[in-house]
Amino acid sequence: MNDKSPIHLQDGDALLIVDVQNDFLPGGKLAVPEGDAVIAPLNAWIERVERRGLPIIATRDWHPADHCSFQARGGPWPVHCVAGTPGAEFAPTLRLPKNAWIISKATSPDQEAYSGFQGTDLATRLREAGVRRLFIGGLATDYCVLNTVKDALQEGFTVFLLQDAIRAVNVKPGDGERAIAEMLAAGAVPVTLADLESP
Ligand code: VGL
Ligand code: ZN
Repeated sequence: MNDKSPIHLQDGDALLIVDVQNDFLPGGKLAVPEGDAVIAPLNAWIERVERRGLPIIATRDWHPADHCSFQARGGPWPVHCVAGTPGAEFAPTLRLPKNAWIISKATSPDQEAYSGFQGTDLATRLREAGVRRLFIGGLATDYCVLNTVKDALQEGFTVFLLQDAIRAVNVKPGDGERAIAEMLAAGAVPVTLADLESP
């Protein structure tokens, strides 16, 4: 987007950080390759968004110990992000402000929810707060970022995809690239910090 005019953060904007939790980082139970690379750019976005007094929302995968997505129950994933465990905590270096909204998802044993909008009051809360544009980054590109971005667009929000603050699981090579193509085709606008007006 470097050939376009800069983006001005304004009322109605919010930052939505998807699942930056220990189990998705290198060494975690469901490590996303280079998952920790999203933290520095997200911290920079947090600083810019916080300076404008705009809402910051963090979703978290928050599973019961017997969640249906786990291999013991025939699901695709190793046990990860069990509610209340260290693996489910946000990355300690992610500088989430005290007043960040925390949205827990996939909390029911028998239901998977990759999207932060699925089975949560996120859309209602965003509308109540007057949010119209979402800047979305986090983990993982090909699962929870993909589904959160698609739902956000479906709910009528404008979506900016933080293209240097996402990383993919890539169960199959190319999954991340395909997910990005799908998000852009659905209407998400790719941005980096360099596309923002100067501070
Ligand atoms: C996720 C796989 C399983 C994600 C969550 O946050 O993208 N991926 N659960
Ligand atoms: Zn999960």
